[in-house]
Amino acid sequence: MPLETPARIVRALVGRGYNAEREAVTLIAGSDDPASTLARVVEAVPDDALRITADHVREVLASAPAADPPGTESTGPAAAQAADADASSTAEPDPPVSAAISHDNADHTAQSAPAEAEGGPTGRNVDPALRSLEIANDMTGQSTGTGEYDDFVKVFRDRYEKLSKMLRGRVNHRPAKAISKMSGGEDAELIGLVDDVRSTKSGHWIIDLEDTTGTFPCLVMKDKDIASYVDELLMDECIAVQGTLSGDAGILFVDSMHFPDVPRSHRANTADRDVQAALISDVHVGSQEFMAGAWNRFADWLHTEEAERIEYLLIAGDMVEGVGVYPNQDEELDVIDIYEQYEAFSEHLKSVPGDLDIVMIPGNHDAVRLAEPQPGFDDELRDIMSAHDARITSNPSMVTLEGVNVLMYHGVSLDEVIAELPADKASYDEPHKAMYQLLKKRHVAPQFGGHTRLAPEELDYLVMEDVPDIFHTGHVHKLGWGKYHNVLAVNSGCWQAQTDFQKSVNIDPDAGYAPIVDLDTLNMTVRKFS
Ligand code: D5M
Ligand code: FE
Ligand code: ZN
Repeated sequence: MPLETPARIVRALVGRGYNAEREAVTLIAGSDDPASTLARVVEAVPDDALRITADHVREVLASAPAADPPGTESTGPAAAQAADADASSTAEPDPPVSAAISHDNADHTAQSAPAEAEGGPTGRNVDPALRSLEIANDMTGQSTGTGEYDDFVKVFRDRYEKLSKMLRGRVNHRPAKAISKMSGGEDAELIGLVDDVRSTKSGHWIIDLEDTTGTFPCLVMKDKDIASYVDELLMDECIAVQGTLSGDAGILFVDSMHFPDVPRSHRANTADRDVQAALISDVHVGSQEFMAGAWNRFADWLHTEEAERIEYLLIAGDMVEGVGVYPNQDEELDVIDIYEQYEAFSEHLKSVPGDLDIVMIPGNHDAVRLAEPQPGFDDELRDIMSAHDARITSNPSMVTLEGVNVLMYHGVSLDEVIAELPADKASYDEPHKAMYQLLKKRHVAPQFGGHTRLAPEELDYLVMEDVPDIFHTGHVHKLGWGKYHNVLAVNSGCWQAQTDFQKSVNIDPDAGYAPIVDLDTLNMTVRKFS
């Protein structure tokens, strides 16, 4: 593997236990023979140096090329490959403290019994040519919203267009305006966004559905089977109804209700080789409750042979604890300055193997706008978090790993789904069930004006236009996973022990777990490091 790119130089240095200034990496990359420069720099830096600086590199470049250090060849791609392979095997972490929890695809939460597992030092010897990582739907830099009324009209139109398309094959819908001109007793079918849900005196339900032409009231009788769907409805989601108009044609009596949903026939894509991804979130560096020990054990374990098939690391938001996110949060901060929090996060990120491909999206604790979709971090923060050339994209984003589509979304709307739906359909103990609801609605955060802040943009980036193979969220700090119509839903827990607030509301977080997915089978394993 030639050392021509900064990413590879960073990997080689990290593998030898060094962090490096960005400028130092640029200087090495720009030298006549990066492999030899790297070897000489490593030889020349003082034994106690942890960070290679630009000055270290300049000194080496200014001096005449020294004799090759023992065991290192200095010319050509083959030599660089040797240097790199050597780099990846030099890390000798402590024995891993990890436990495999489970390995099948029924619904799961963190209660499953742990089983011990062992691993030795890494033999990761990856071929980057086998990897592929693509990101779609990144809205970073695409924000058009001004917060004006017009933007709301546009985003709702786009939402309606995208979601109604998914329902049009199932109902023969007519616009609300046309239905309002029909005669009593006629059959009618309508697709609309839920504008209001209220109960009548006798316990039936009236759902106002809105499309681009108007709003029409639809009545669901309490004794019909479909009445149980009313419990699942969130404002502004898109549904279709079929029924019969009342005698005065003023209301539609609903017989059936349809959600955009994931087709039951959905077949998940899988990778062509035995490769894995670790899906984590909610690191919360900078919080007093950040579990550095568990993180270090995870990072060390990633260097072991047992983890060598893990080639991708996805982090679904809340990299740091942030500042001023919740009232009185400052009392529990370990690092008060937001930039220092990202510096500290970056140091922790450097301890994972440099040859992982990493993707990160922001969450509600991160220093980007709170309203969703959240753009990826700005340049200053990207610079701070440049370790291992991690890719940064918006929340949400679709990330395709060797053909497997992973929808990454931080998960703030899960709080809302859990608050509004009955416990058997969504709860903190079974966060994946709340995710099933989002899949059924084909939207990561349907409800405007509630707990989840949404930014109106020209397009609704929060619609799940394509069915993901894996849906990865975090935020609620609970671990849970399961399959919904062949889509693997994973909520990934956190790396933050229980906060005072969580204690006060009885949230018992699942902290220090790493869900690992086999990309060729979509089977899940969970490792415990806490
Ligand atoms: O939130 C982690 C979980 O805890 C998520 O379900 C929200 C909830 N939470 C945490 N702190 C608060 C406060 N102060 N108010 C309301 N809800 C809260 P995260 O945002 O990822 O830390
Ligand atoms: Fe969080
Ligand atoms: Zn969060």
